[in-house]
Amino acid sequence: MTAASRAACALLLALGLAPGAQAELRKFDMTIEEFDFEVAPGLTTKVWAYDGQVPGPLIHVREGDDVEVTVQNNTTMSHTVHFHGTYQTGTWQMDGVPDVSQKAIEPGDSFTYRFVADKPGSLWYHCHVNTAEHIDLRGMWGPMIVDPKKPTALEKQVTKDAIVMFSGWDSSVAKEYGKNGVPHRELDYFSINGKSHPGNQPIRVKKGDVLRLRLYAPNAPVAFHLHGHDSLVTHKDGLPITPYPVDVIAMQPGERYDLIVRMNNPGIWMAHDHIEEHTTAGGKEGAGSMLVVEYEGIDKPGFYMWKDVAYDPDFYLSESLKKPYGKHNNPGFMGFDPALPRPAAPAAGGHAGM
Ligand SMILES: [Cu+2]
Repeated sequence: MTAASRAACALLLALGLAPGAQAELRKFDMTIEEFDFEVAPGLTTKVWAYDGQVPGPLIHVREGDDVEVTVQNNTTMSHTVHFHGTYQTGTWQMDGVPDVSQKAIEPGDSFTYRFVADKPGSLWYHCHVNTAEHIDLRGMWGPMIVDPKKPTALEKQVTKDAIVMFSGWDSSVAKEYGKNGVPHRELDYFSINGKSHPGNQPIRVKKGDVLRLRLYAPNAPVAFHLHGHDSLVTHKDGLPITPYPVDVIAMQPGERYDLIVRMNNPGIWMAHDHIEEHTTAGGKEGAGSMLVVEYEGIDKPGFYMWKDVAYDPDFYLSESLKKPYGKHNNPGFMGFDPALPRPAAPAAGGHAGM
């Protein structure tokens, strides 16, 4: 080690930072694909999907990192990416708003976004072209998690992380692009991480876990309720707040809440959107925005609908969030090219309905 690098390490330690914790360049490529996407057995809809998946891939970086995302538009429509929540200090041209901060990315073109991850927390990204269609009907959204340099004491206790993105869908526009979302949008399918219950997955926990639910409402209101537990609301839109307990948390489109739940009541527990019409799919009840939190070690009764589900431990990106910083894709979220033979479901299974 040279004298200069020894001095640099000493300075970092004096500042309370471990060597190696400096800001780094996180560089990704991302495409936008014109795909079909199955929300539920009764609904396959046309989407413009980041990396071909809904939700789009997880972008996971650290506060202060330099982020560089090159986006290739492989669709027939123009798009952008708005990194919702980042301050874009000094980089307003990277804010992703067509005809305001940039020209939209035309079909076949690409654009490189360069900015500093200057706001930590549960952020997201989405298209900013004709948002009433691109966000509201076509799945153009995904999570961006920026780990804070100084997590709160409560955050440090988290043992299990889960990203939960609610959305609604309009089957009447599923087969044809170019149908704007408002004022005629009629949502009749609902989903969590792109899949209507029971095509989604349980969240598996252990007694004693400290579960963080990162809740997102990309395109519709949500009233989230987890049975059997109170939750502490610790962050609103990525910002730390004085924690307060709830058993229902209401969200408007665009909002994010982080909830911390102490898993101290073993069982199999429903969690759902309490806007009751959101627990339907194509007019059928018992579907839509619902999931189950399962404790490990619980005897599952024979009637339990997810007794033998093929479990994907990364459906809520719990595993991806443990990986090194970067962009993380999930094959279970992929749509498919309608011009090509439908690909087989990923081996982890459990996504395509039961
Ligand atoms: Cu778009």
